[in-house]
Amino acid sequence: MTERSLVLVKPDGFARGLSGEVLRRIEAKGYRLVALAVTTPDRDRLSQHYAEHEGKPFYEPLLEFMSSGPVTAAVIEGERCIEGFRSLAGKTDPTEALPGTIRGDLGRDWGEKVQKNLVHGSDSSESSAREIAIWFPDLG
Ligand code: DAT
Ligand code: MG
Repeated sequence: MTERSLVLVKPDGFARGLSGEVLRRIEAKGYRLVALAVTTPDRDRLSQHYAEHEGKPFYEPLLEFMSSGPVTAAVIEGERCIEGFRSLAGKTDPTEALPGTIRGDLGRDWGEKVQKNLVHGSDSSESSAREIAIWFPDLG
């Protein structure tokens, strides 16, 4: 099966009306949308999604931020789309993210405990499978 990745437009991006811009860039790159949803995630879903970060100083602010409002969740598909979307997103720190990337063009540092950097993308095939099961349990 063609590679899939889980993409989120985080509450900051959703609130700024950037879901369409993010999806536009994904489609312009040539990846295909497989599933799409708007939802406000609860703590239980987020603690599963961000399990690898439990105990880190930004963990609680991250869960607080991510549960603060709606997100757009998408499953995208295409050869090497995991790596490809990470490339579209840019570096985690929006100040360091290069112009041309989503975080570099549209994001900035707001001086908070958690970086609000507009998007999430799976970082490996293992996390992609795990995350798709969390956000789209019916996809199989
Ligand atoms: P990414 O989203 O680029 O995969 P990550 O998985 O390391 O980054 O971290 C998850 C999110 O947590 C990230 O998008 C923003 C926030 N974050 C990560 N490291 C941080 C830090 N050192 N300070 C503040 N927020 C951070
Ligand atoms: Mg990550």
